[in-house]
Parts: sequence; structure tokens; C-alpha cells
Amino acid sequence: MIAHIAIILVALVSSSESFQKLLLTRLVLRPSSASVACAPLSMSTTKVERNQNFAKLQAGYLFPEIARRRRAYLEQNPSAKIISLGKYSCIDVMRCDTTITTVHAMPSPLLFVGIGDTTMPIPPHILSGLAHGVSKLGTKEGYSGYGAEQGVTELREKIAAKLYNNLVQPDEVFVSDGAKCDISRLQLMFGSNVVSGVQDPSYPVYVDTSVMMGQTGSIDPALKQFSNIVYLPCNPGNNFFPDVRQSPRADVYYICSPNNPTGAVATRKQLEELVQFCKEVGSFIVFDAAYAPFIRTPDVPKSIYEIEGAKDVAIEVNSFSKYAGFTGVRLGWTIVPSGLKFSDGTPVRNDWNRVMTTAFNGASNIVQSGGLACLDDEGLQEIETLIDYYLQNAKLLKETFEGLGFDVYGGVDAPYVFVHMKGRNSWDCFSEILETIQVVTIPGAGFGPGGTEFLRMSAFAPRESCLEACERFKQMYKK
Ligand code: PGU
Repeated sequence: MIAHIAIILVALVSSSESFQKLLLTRLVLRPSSASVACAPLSMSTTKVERNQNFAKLQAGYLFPEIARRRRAYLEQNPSAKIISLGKYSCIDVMRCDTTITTVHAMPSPLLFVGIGDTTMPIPPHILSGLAHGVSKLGTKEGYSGYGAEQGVTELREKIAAKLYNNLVQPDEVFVSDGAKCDISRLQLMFGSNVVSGVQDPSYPVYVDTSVMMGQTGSIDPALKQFSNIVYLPCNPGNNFFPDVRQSPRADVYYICSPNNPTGAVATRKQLEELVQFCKEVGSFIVFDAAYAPFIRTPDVPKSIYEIEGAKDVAIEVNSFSKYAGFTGVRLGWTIVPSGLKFSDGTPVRNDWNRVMTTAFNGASNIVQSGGLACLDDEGLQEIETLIDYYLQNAKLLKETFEGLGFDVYGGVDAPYVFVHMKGRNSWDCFSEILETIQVVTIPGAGFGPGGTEFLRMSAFAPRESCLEACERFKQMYKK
């Protein structure tokens, strides 16, 4: 319709009389047969039915909602000096002693500088890998186009060797543009007839994509849980790891360790029991190991494949995002063991390959060159150094809240510190902290009902911001 109006205007201002006549005849005097047959549609609707699964989702995705609230606060308080300890943390200490107009005039300053989550620059060796990927494209010999959809062979081999000690084979590694995208594509593969099991609280993508795929019924407003999802309670009483035997069976268990948001890490024994259970009941595990390199405690598994028998039941998603500051660069991978099968005997890897070749066209060749550099000895050392830095922030946050008398979880082998606000709703605490000391935290309620009384603090921040946030918390909560 708008296009038609535009063409009519062009015709009217056109100097050529015959052109005007032609266009007006075609567009105005001879309406299309469809518009003759049907009653005119209102400007604001079409005849395309909305996917009702989307109507089941309660609100927008968690992190943009946090950003919206922060922006709203800044608009009311343009001189506020905000610190974020969650997503969008790299605005660090943001002085908005500008006018509201200036804030608007910048391209969403709060979000723009913050997208990426990690805040430290990409270190030199890894950066040189990315640069090498760029320069190769400018040469005849180095140029490459599409594919391979599964990732370049060298990178698949290096991931299998350097990160999995050859516990997995290169042809079980599928390189991608990130773990979140792979989780969504896994859901596409699983379809709408499976039952998902999630830790409660958990990274919201597992539940939201299950809803989008039509696996669930609607949400129970009192429980804040969707029907047909198995919510596995995770709390201090079970060290934030679920006892799957206490809940109804799910087809696919989404297990994240180190955990977002609780910061808990699953022990070898816990994972052994989980694998054993899934073998007994014939379920899959989707193991999200996006924070694996934060594990420093000896004998805590960094991959599900360190557990015997895991290749019979588990898929692992992973990503360079938090390893190497690639949140904006985008590079991840998923391991699908060759022996993992659906109930009809079809290898899962076949269907995953079908998804990746159909709904994905391979990770960027530039970025894969950066991934190769990550896995050189120098790159691995740079990753260690980055993670040391964030773990030090986590320690500062953890000690601050412990010193203030809170019960605090995580923050040892994970970048997240989970603080119990005892009896208080985390959205209220979020607002109170934002308004009182201008620090942005993430309410645990956003990760499921199990997180209602907790706040998630992220260690992804510049040290100065972290230190200043700790000082402000001390001021706010001192007795
Ligand atoms: N898995 C877990 C457990 C995560 O926490 C995140 C990001 C991802 C996967 C995404 O990995 P990519 O490889 O970068 O896609 N969690 C961040 C960002 C949240 C979001 O979804 O935008 C966080 O703050 O929780």
C-alpha cells in the first residue's frame, strides 16, 4: 500500500505526461483482482495469523527488558552515574552529565557500547588471527566463500584436540555463530513433540525456545511455569543441581555448568548420576558449557564427555564468547556424538547436519581464523589471562556481599555471583538498587521462579566499575 502511494507520488511529480498516465492507469484505475474480491483490510493488519506460541511468551526477552528499565531510569535521571553488573556491563562507570537530548542523539549509548557483555579487549594473538582471516580474503589463493557449513576442518580438529583432548572426533564438532543460536537450532531439530526439562532458575533461552517451538501449553500465572516443561528445582538445599529422579521424566534436559545464573558448578558425581539416569530413561542432555574455562577447581568436569557413557546421551553446546571476548564476534560450536540416536535409530548427527546445512551457512571465515588463533598456545594463554581477570572481579563481588552478611553462591569457578535477598522479590531489589546506588544487577526472577529471591551479579566489568559497585553496595547495605 505504502509502495503504491509512493509510486503514485512519483507519477504525479513526473514530468512525463505519458508516464503519469501509464502509472495511474495501472495502479489506481485498474485495482488488483484481490482487492476487488475482498473487503479492504485495515491499514494495521494483514491476513497472516500470528504464531500463537509467541502469544504464550509473557514478556520480552529478559536482557532487553533490563536495558529498557535502565534507559527509562536514565531518562528520568540524566545525571546518574550508572554501573552495570549484568549484560551491557561495558559502559562501566557511565557519566551521563549530558542532557536527555544528547543521550537520545547518540545511537542508544547504553546498549550500543554494552552489547558484547565481556568488556576486555581481544588480546593481540587472537586479534592477529582475526586480522589474518580478513587479509586472506584479499588474495586469490586465500579467498574463500560459502561453507563448509560444519566449519573448517582445521578448526574442528583443533577444537577436538585442544579443548576435548580427543574425547570427541572432529566430525562430531559443528562450528557455528554461537551457543544461543545453536540452542534455537537444536529446538528446531527436536520439534514440538518433546518435553524439555530445565533447571529452575536457568538461562531463559531454553524455556523461551521451547515455548516458541510449541512444546508447551500456556503459563500458570501463579506458578510462573509453562505446562509441559519439567522445571527442576535448583536451590541452596541441593547445591543448585537438580535431583532429576524427583521430577517427571523429560525428553531433553538442559543442564548448564558453570551455571548461569547461579554460578554453581556440577561435580563429577552429580554429572555421573545424571548421565546414568538419562541412559536408564532414554533421555538426552543438552549440556551448555559456555563458561567451562572459568573452572579452576581440580577434578570439576569442563565437558560432559569427561563422564563415561555421556556420548550415548549428551549433546554439548559451547562458545568462544566468554572465553575470548567473542560475544560480538560470534563463534561457537556444538558436539553431536556419532553414536547418539533417536528412538527410531536415526543418528542425531544426521539431522543436526541437515539443520546446519539448511538453516545455517557456516560461521564467518574471518571469525573462524580468529578461533584457530584462540586455540594456539599463545591464544589459550591469553584466554587464561582474561578469565583470571574476570574471576578476580567475581571474588571481589562475592567477598563484598559475604562481608555484608548475605548468603552468596557461585563466583568461584564462574563469572556469576548469586546473592540471596531472603524473602524479597528480586525485581523490587533490582529497582531499589538502581534507584539508590545506580547499579544495574539482574533479577533472578528473570531466570525462572526459582530465582525470585536472588540477584545475579556479573563479573564481566572493568575492574574500576567492579570496585566502585562494591563500594556502593557497602554504603547501601551497611548495618
Ligand atoms: N549459554 C549460556 C549459559 C549463556 O549464559 C549465554 C550468554 C549463552 C549461551 C550465549 O552464548 P553465545 O555463544 O554468545 O550465543 N549469556 C549472557 C547473554 C544473554 C543473552 O542471551 O543475550 C547473559 O548475560 O546471560
